[in-house]
Amino acid sequence: MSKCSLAVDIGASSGRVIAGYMENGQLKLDVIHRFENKITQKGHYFCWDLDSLFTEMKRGIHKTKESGLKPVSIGIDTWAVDFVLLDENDELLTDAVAYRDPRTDGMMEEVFSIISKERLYLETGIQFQKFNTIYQLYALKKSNPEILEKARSFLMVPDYLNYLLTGRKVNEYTNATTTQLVNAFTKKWDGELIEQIGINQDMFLEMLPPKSSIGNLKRELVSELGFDMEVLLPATHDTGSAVVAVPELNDTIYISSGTWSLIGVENGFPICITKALDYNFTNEGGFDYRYRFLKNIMGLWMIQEVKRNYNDEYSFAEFSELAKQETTFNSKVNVDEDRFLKPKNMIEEIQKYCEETDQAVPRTPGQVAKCVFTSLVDSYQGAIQEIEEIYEREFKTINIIGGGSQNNMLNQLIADATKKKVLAGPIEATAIGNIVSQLIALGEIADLSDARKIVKQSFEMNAFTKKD
Ligand code: LFR
Repeated sequence: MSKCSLAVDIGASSGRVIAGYMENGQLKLDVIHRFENKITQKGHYFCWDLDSLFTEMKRGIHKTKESGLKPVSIGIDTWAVDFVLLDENDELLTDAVAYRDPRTDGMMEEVFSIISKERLYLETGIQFQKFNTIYQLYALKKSNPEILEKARSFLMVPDYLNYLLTGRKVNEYTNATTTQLVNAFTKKWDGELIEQIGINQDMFLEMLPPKSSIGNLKRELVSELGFDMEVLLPATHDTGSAVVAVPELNDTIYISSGTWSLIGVENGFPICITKALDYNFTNEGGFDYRYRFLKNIMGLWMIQEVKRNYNDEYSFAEFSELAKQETTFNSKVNVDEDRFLKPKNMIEEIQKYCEETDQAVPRTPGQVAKCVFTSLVDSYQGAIQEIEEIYEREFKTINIIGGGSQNNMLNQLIADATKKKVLAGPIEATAIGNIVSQLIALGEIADLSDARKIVKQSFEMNAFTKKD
């Protein structure tokens, strides 16, 4: 057995602590701890509860020790774009406001009046999402400029959790790129852009790429937890870690399927061309300075919310089963409209959309689920066409990774609609990407291409092709 690393992987709806190590040429995982994550209202804003996430993370470390494993390193990844600010005494100045909070409504357009949309894209290569950090900071500047004046450190969510572990404040590169404030070519904070929107660039910190070590656990944590570990940086942006673990990239489009569906390809360089801007594709910074050329599709958030709005009366598996039975129900929504980002009630929003577009209104759980799944597939198909148009070639395979890859009904719908081969798995791609990045840093795995071969050998993938 090789050295063991611990991945803390926290998505928008759930988190997990997973131990991983090499044994007989295969990567082995041990799922130690799972916990819930959700957005809660705090004062005026929808926020993340970072204290409880930190507590769950420590619970996971405790349980790891109890299981007898002795990890030598730990790495954290979370969703992107969200942040906290610290003052000169390293005290929190802000909650971690969640990206679905409406504080950024209209901010993108205001920023465009200072910096043109084209320039922003040409410099950063990042897609336009109204919740990108740049628009969140701009909203904060408008509502509470005094907070920004006091801010000395800008920490994204994983940066902050790393700070709690080590006492060291750094910004990790892959997640930093999602702010839309990092230059895609220099791979550094774009000081000019930051100054132009009126934000003090001094609060942005030293930027380190994946594989960097940021030191050991703080002394008080070592005594609390009973052992020490090195804190290593994976791609701290969950999608960055997930794409590290895509086993099949050859002629393949990946879909990282979770709360969001991230659909795209990996490149050695950013593609900041007009067509990519028109189609709103991003070039997020990746492991080894590779780039994820992808676009965000609303994803399983739609069905998660539908499930919640039906008071959790049906499981995800039941929604799939019910949807399957709705052979004649064909209404669809454009899942990528902002109205589905955080509607008061997802079922009602879907019904309203269908009414407004003169389609049959879904009334039963099966009809609502069918509408969600087929609408998602439509959006995937549109994105695939855009990728093939930009690349001027066809891709033969789609590799779906992440929790959403377990939905065989959706996998089959994608295969049927696209007529491409669909490979599903690995399910825990993000944690796997996180772990292999640490094992590369520790010298247990040679490099990224070796890591991908290992992932392919270690985890099963299910194949789906069009049914006649
Ligand atoms: C997926 C993800 C996406 C990002 C969105 C918001 O979990 O990280 O990549 O666009 O969440 O942070």
